[in-house]
Amino acid sequence: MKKTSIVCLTVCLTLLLHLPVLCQPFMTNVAGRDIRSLDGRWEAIVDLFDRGEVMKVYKNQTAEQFGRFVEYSFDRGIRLEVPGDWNSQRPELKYYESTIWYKRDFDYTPSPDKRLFIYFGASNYQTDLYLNGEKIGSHEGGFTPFQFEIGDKVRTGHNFIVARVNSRRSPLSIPAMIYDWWNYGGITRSVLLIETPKKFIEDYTIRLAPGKTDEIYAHVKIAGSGTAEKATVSIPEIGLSTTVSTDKNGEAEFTAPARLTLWSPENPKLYTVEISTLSDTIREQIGFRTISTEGGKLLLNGKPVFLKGVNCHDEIPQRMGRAFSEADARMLLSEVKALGCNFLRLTHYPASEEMVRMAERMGIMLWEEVPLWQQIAFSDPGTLDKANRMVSEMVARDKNRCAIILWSVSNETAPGPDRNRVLGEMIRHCRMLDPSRLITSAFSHTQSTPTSLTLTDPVAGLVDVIGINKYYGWYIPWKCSPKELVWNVPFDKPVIFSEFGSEALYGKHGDPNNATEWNEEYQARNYRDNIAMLPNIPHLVGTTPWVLFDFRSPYRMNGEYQEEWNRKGLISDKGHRKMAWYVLKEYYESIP
Ligand code: GCB
Repeated sequence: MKKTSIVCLTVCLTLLLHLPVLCQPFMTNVAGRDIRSLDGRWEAIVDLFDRGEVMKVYKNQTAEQFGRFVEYSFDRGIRLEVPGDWNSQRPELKYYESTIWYKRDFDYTPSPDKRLFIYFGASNYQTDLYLNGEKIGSHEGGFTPFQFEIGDKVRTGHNFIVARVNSRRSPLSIPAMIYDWWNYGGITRSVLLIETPKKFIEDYTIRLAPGKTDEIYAHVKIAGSGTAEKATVSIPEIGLSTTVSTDKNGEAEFTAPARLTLWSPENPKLYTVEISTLSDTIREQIGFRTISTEGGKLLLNGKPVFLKGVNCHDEIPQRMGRAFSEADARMLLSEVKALGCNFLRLTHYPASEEMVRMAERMGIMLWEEVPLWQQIAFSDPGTLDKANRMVSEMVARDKNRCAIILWSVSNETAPGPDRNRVLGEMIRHCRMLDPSRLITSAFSHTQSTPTSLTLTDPVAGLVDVIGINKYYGWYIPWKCSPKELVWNVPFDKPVIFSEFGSEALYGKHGDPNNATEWNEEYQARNYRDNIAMLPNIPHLVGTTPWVLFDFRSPYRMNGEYQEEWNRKGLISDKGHRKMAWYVLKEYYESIP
C-alpha cells in the first residue's frame, strides 16, 4: 500500500473512532420500570483545562496497572452528590463552568433474558459517558433525559461508569452565552439502571382521541419485537381493556370508547393505566382532558378557562441549587397553589419530571419550554437539529402528562429570517410529534408609542397561543396611565401576558413611586398598574408574572440589592412573601 493511502486510512479510522456516539431514544415512564438507582455520592475530578480526555481519565487506571505514572486518581478525591448541581455543593465550584469527571462503581449480574440501560434524568450541558473504560455515548443539552443500552458491555461483578460533564457556555449551545439564571453544572437529575425483558414496552402515548371526550387514543411501541405481538391497554377503573396486534415493527395504534371523568384543576382525576404484552407490563397514572382554542378563546374540556399563573425556575432558592426531588417539587408547587394559581410556566427549560408529575396531581396546568432564550445562533446550520432534538426529548418525556397544555419553543428571540425559519420548523416539528397540545412562544419584540404597543413578530402567526413579555414600570417607563395603554395584537388567537414585574428587596420599604429604591411598595404598585392594564389586552386568557421566587443569576450585578439574585420574586430567596404577592393573590381570587 502506498504511504499516502495508509495515511488516509489512518485519518479516516481516527475520525470514525472520534465520531460522537449519539444518544438513543429513551423509554417513557422510567419510574414505572424495574429500576436501580445509581444516585448517591459519586467520586469526582475537577478538570478545569479539560485535559482528562487526553489523559484517559475514563480508563480509571492506576500507576501500578498502567506501568508508569498516572497523574489523576478518583481515589480519595472529592465526592459529589448525584442528583445535584456541583455549584451548590462546594464553595470553590460556585462559578465553575468547565469539566468534572464523575465515577461510580456498581456490581451487576447479567441475565440472558434481560436488557440493561443506563438513564440520566439530566446532566448539564455536554455529557460523555464511558462504561468500564469504553465510550458508550454522548448527549448535549442540560434539561432532558438520555439513555444508553449497556447490556452487551456490562460485566458480571464489578463495573464502573465514568461521565465527563462539561457546563461551558458557547455561542452554539442552547441556551447560548448569556441567560438570566445560574448555569448549574453537573449530573442534576437521577441516574438509573433500567432492566427490561428482551421484548419490552418502550414507548406509548395514551390520551383522548382527537375531538372526543368519550374515546381514548393509544399508540404502543414494543422494542426488540421483529414480529407481530399482542398488546393490551387497560383502565381497570372504567372496565376498559383492549388488546391489539402490533405490526412487525412492534407498533400499534387504536382508539377505544371510554367513559372518563376529565382532568381539571378543580378535579385532577388520574386513572391507573396498564399496558401489557406477553413479556412486559407497565403502569402509570394518566389523566384525560381536552385543550383547544376557538378564535381568541382558550378552552379546557370545551369551556373557556383563564390561566391564573406565575413563572418559576427549577431552583430551590433557600439551598441555592437546582431542584430535583419530589420534596423540592412539593415546596415550589405549594407556593404556586398558595398564590391561587391554576397554571405555571416552567421557565425557561424542562423542569424535573418530579415537578411535572406533582403539578399534575395537584391540578396545575403547565407551560413547558425549550431553552431557546434570546441570543441563539439561528444562522448556524446545526441549530435547528439541536433545537428540534430538545423539543423531541421534552415531548417524549412528558407527552402523557395531561397537566401540560402548552409546549413553548422559545423566549424573547429577536425576529429575523434565520430565527423565523428555525422557529417555524420547530413549531412544525412539535406539532407533528404532538398534535394534541397547543404551541406557544414568549414574544417581546413590539412596536411602541407612548400610548400603545403593537405585536409585529411574524412567528406569532404560527403559534396557537401568543405569549407576550413586557416590563412596564421596570425596563419600560409608563408614558401614560396603565388604563390608557392600547395593545394591538393583530391575530385572532388567545394571548398570555407571559412576563411582567419589577425588582424589590424583601424588607426594603419606601416610596411606592420610587423605582430606584427597590422597595416592596414600588413592586406592589407596579403589580397594581399592570393589573389595571390587563383589560386592554385583546384575547387575554392568562397571566404569568415574573417571577415566583427570587432566583440566582450572574446577570444581576447591583451589589446593594441584588448580589447575583434576580429580585423580581414575589417571594424572597429566604421564603418571605413580598407585598406584591398579596396584590396578585387578591387579583387571582377576584377571578371566578
Ligand atoms: C425577561 C426574561 C427573563 C428574565 C427577566 C428579567 O424578559 O424572559 O428570563 O429573568 O426578563 O428579570 O429581566
